[in-house]
Amino acid sequence: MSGLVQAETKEESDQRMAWFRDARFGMFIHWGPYSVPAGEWKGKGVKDNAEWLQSYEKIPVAEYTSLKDQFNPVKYDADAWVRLAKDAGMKYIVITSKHHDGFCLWDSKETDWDIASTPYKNDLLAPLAEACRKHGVKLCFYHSIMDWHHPDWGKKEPWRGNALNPSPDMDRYTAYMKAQLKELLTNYGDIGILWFDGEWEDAWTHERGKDLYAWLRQEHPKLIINNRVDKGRQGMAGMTKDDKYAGDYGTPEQEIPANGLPGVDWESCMTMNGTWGFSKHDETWKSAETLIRNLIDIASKGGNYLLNVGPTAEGKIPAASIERLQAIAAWMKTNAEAIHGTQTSPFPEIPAWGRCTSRPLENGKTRLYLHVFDWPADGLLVVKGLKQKAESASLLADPSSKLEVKPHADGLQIQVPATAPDAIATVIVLDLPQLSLLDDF
Ligand code: JFZ
Repeated sequence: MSGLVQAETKEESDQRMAWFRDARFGMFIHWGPYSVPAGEWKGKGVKDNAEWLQSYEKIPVAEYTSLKDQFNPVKYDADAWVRLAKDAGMKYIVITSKHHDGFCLWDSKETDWDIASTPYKNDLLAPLAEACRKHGVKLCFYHSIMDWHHPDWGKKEPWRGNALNPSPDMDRYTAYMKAQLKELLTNYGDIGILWFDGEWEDAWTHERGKDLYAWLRQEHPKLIINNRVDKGRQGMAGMTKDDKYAGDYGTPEQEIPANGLPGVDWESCMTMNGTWGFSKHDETWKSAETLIRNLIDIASKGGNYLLNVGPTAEGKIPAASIERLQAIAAWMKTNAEAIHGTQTSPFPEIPAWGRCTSRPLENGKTRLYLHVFDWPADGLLVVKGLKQKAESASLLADPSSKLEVKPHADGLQIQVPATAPDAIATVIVLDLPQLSLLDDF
């Protein structure tokens, strides 16, 4: 890693990462001119990832650029979006300031390929920044390193057409990116995370990644930067190869690590259907149950869940996404305590009945949150591996409930109601005087 990173003590780094570690849940927003064709080009439906349309269909820059004339998100309501996220328990929002097509959602002094050149004209990031400030949600930017529009982006792809420079100059391109990042980091208040992407292309080097990371942290010491700023990411599993690479956390994509990764920060980004950018063809929506259980699964393993929405060109978050976020909000209303600011499961194995998150209490006590997915038919929940007595057990949804806890050959058993109070995940709070696990666990 860069010298600047080494200069940071463990305490300083823990302090900088603290809000991210407590958050556990964020909203990803993929939005840009690709939401106009919305996964269809010249009558043909495009497979997944509607935001890749330009590359999939090899659309020359000159032709793709005309999409700006139809990008007019008059129904955009930043305050409503932030409230939707906040109610679902999302503590941060990562929006595409620029995706691979190079289009900028704000009025950039560095290019005309931006929102100011559309019929809508108005900066899309400013109202979002204001709403985030108002509702206490951290604003973060996804900023693509790869840029199909910029003539100096260093990969020569003939399909891009006239805008393609025969000798792209990556130094000039990097200067362009830095000038834009400066705009993003000075005009919208405090920014939580810069979420880079598109780093895998050969035009982007380890040297450039390291330099960009150090340059950003020099000016903005508290900034968190994902590992796609450099070349250390290992495929879709997303974790960084080794510590010579810059980046504060790993970025698994569309997957959740099988087990927790002790001492490592990570965030799984996932779609609700099969696409990041809005597609009018993709109705492969995951159930609210799957999304809620993903959040729990990720929290139990010490990661964050960055869940995507792809708004339309009119500025509406799809109804199917809103319904799911509202279902998550309903679950979080009761159970957020078992997610926010929690730590990993103490058990070496994933429990058969669900997942576990934990929280250290005063006087060496530990609170376990047992997220039960599969309710025991006999009304006895066996928590394997615990060898001490419990102080108390109750349903998180009903703190006055007293559940009887007894020793069991394999650990503890908890007497639970006959039927699951919440079919998606019922949380049982188990307070332990101290956490000790059976040796033969
Ligand atoms: C990237 C983007 O390309 C995609 O559009 C979206 O923004 C997502 C969050 O991030 O997705 C990737 C990145 C890398 C690979 C595949 C998809 N890869 O290396 O195979």
